[in-house]
Amino acid sequence: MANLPEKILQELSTKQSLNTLDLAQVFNEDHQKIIGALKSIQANGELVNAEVISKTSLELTSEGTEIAETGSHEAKIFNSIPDAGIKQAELMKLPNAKVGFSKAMSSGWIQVDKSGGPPLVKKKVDSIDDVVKTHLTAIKSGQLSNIPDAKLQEYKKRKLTQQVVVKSFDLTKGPEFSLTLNKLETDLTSEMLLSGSWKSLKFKDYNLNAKGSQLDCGYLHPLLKVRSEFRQIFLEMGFAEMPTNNFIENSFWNFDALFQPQQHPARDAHDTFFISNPRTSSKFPEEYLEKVKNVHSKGGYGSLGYGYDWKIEEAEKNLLRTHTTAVSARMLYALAQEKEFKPSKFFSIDRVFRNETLDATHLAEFHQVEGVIADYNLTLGDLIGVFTEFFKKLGITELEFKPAFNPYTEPSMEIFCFHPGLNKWIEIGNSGIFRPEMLLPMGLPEDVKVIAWGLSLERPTMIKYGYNNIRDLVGPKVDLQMIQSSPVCRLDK
Ligand code: FB9
Repeated sequence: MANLPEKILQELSTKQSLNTLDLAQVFNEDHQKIIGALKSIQANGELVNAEVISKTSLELTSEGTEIAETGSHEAKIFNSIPDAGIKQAELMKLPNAKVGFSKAMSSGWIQVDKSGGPPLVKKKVDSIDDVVKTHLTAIKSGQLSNIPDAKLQEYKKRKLTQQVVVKSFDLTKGPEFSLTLNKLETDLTSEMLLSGSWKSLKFKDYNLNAKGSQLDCGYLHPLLKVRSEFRQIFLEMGFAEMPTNNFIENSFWNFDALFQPQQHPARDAHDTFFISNPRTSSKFPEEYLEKVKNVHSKGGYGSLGYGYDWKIEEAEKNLLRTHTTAVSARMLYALAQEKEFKPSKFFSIDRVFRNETLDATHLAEFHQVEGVIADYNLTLGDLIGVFTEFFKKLGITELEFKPAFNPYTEPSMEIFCFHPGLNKWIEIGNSGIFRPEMLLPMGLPEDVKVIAWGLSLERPTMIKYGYNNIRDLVGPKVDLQMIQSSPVCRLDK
């Protein structure tokens, strides 16, 4: 027996036109199946013309269908009253009693006897005609002509009927009408190209709306999806990625090189994870280390320094880096060792570790995102300009700044934006100009300034993917399905 598309073509060959709803009746198939068969005929060429027909029809709701089958609520109330009557309180316990009682009363079928004791409901007539059931049965089979408009309005108001728009297609033979469907090729092969047979073959159209098949492979974590987007933004702004593949750092590069004094609270074990084995490192550029020691203890380059007895033992302590700015320090020192200074733009996005109080949005580690630019005579205006452009590519445009303090930058600013989705101002990062006490001991020229800004990866990811608790995004308790089902991250680059 021909399949449905060819059965439709067969049917159409003997008729001027056909409607898909009639075809559903003829073939005793669901209308959606007829539509699907029509789509496969249309994919084969112009075998049929299909004109969309929208028809409004009156259909019963589920309540209307129940009444058409088992009777109206008011009829059920009437039929449940014994000849001696029934206490109203009893009667009202029946399903749909409220609407049934009121309709039976308004139809004059029942009455309430309040002459003695609790109200008693009695029949007022011997028999009734359940006209609602009759009407709804007629509507179900499409016969509306004998039903008064007032009744149709009443049934609509009682939500027993509803208007339904049914989209169907009127089919007529198309210019390429045929009783059979040509096999549609799905692949253009080298044989077809070589033989030229492709010229007479029909190819299946690409269905660009088809959902991609779920790949049975690994999926990127939302954090890494956002990291890719951030990386793309930095790359298109001309930044080069720094080598951040060392979670373990020593205090010299993490703190001393950044002019962060050895007594600074951030260098305390309560804020920093120190490493017990190997506890220390001892390889430092000797000359540079001396300059760092001096600028901390005696000052220099116009700075008073901190005036304390700087100790190599503090600088040698190994730790889990507390910021990727330690890597920026290494990169800037390497830049200063080049024969000739070359203006440079660096970025980093990697994990950092802080021994801090945990809460719903903070863990003991996070991914720091940092941008650094080294060039002649950079100003605060350049810093504002570059991170404004960066945040604009994240879709963030309304920025405000607040003076802040970092041991290694002066001036420093906290950055805020008004987030329309959260309808409030939120802190989105920190920034500043690296201090001369950090840059000049490295050997950078005096007129070279370095501007930088930083933010995290977790906060934007939580906002983008709608997480309120960081533990739903990272850590041992995440729902792994989240990783497979989280959508692609698209930023307004
Ligand atoms: O990421 C942060 N907030 C943020 C960022 C983007 C964002 O995008 C949304 C789509 C709109 C939303 C929010 N913050 C920085 C601000 C806060 O979340 C803060 O509570 C947490 N901060 C971390 C540090 O917390 C101890 C975020 C992290 C941070 C802070 C500062 C730096 C880096 C990361 C820096 C720096 C810096 C400064 C000067 C020179 C070099 C680096």
